[in-house]
Amino acid sequence: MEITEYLQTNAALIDGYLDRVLISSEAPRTLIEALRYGVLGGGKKIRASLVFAAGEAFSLNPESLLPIGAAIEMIHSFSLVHDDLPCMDNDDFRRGKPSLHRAYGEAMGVLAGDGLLVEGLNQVVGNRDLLARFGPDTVLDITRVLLAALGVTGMVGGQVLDMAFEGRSVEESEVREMYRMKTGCFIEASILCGAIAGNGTAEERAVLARFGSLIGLCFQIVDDLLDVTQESDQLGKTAGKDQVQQKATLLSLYGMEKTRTLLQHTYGQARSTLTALSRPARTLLDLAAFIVERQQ
Ligand code: GRG
Repeated sequence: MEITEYLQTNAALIDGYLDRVLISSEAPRTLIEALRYGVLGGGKKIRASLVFAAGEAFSLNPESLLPIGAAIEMIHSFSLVHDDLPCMDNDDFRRGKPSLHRAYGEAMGVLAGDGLLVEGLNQVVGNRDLLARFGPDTVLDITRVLLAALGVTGMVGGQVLDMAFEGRSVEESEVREMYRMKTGCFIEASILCGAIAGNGTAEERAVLARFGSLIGLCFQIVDDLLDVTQESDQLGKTAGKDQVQQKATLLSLYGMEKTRTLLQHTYGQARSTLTALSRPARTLLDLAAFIVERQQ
């Protein structure tokens, strides 16, 4: 299967699952509507595909990992919803439609984001099927990995650095650290979740963590390149914002040519890292290629 077809199949699986679970007769109707607006029917769902591809290396099928993939996509969507808020990156456009706070108001933007985070985590810790299939230790391990990737030394800390670095002159090491925390940790965690569910050894997890961290860096570099090379319509979000907001990026430090060289170098490191995994991981490699070559 082509990698684009693989991503589309997985996105449909995730959307189908979320369509079934994001229903509640007890929660306020507009809140559920806003949650669905934030996570369903858009986005590449690449982090869920990373969970499935890592699981595949341990002979797990996507269906058995669906609640984990869905949880990760809910949490990822939460981060985008909050990132778009006026007090953060202030964007009106996301996934080809008005950002959630533009459609539902700013307070609902905060609350629907909160809802996606909490209900996302609950898809893992509160899921009896997952508990029965993988056991409490595995579910706890997955939860720990996700929380570490999201916490003060992960995504939330990275977002603080991203804002603090705006308009400032920063070192390459500072930008790399911010990228790792804001974007890389969660991509690495997505892969690790598949490996933990597959009962991977400590050595296998270490290889996959290193691979995840390298493709996480690739992911953010490509995101920065696309911000200047693509139009908003193609991206489904506002292009050209990094320069307007004077974001600290590797691209702003080094320019296009050197940034592209750095991207290819990091991609090469990721591929060679994976050769140390003592099992085939073809789909992970294909996803890495997609991450580097993607146009949106
Ligand atoms: C984790 C508690 C906690 C807070 C989060 C708002 C915030 C604090 C963090 C924002 C992090 C962020 C938006 C990082 C950027 C990562 C990135 C490049 C996202 C784009 O991902 P794609 O291209 O998006 O996969 P789609 O729409 O395809 O899902």
